[in-house]
Amino acid sequence: MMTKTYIGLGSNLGDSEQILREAVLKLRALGEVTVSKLYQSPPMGPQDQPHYYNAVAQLNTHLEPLALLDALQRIENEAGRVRLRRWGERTLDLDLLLYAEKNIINERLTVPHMGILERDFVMVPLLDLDPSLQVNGQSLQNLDLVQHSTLNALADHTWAD
Ligand code: PH2
Ligand code: MG
Ligand code: MG
Repeated sequence: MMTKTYIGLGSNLGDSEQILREAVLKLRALGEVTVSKLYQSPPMGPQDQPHYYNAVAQLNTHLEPLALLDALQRIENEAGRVRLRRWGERTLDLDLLLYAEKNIINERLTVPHMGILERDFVMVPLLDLDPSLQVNGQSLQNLDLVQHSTLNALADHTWAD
C-alpha cells in the first residue's frame, strides 16, 4: 500500500544546500517525492550555531514506518552526518514528521513528530505542500506561529528534477 508521508530536512554544517539536494535525490529512490521551498531559519536551541537550511518533502512510499526510518538514517549517515550536541549543529537531519494519519509511539519513533506544532521551519514548508494540512485534528494555517513567521524562502532556489 502507498502511504503519504512527510519528511523534515535540515542542515547547518557543510554545504547545506548541496547536502539537502543530494538527500532529496536519495529520497526519490524511496517513492514519489514533492519538495517544499527551501528556507533559511535561525537556530532553535543553542544560539551559537549557524542558521539552518530547512525544507519538507512529501514522500509517497510503500515502506513501513520502521523501514522508512532505517532508510532515512542510512541517508543521514551517507551524508557523513555529524551531530555535535542536542539541538545543535548537524550535517543532515531527516525527521519522519507524518505517516498518513497514523499515531506511532515506540522506542525508535514518535509520529506525528513531537516538534511539529512548535516549529515554523517545519509548519511553513508543510503548508507549501498542503495548505489545508491538519496535525492531530489541528489545522496548521491559522496557528499564530505560522501567521507571524518571518521564515525566508530562498527565492532563486530550485530542486533538481
Ligand atoms: N534542528 C534542530 C535544532 N534546531 N533549528 C532550526 N532552525 N532548524 C532545524 O532543523 C533545527 C534547529 C535539531 O534537529
Ligand atoms: Mg530535527
Ligand atoms: Mg532528527
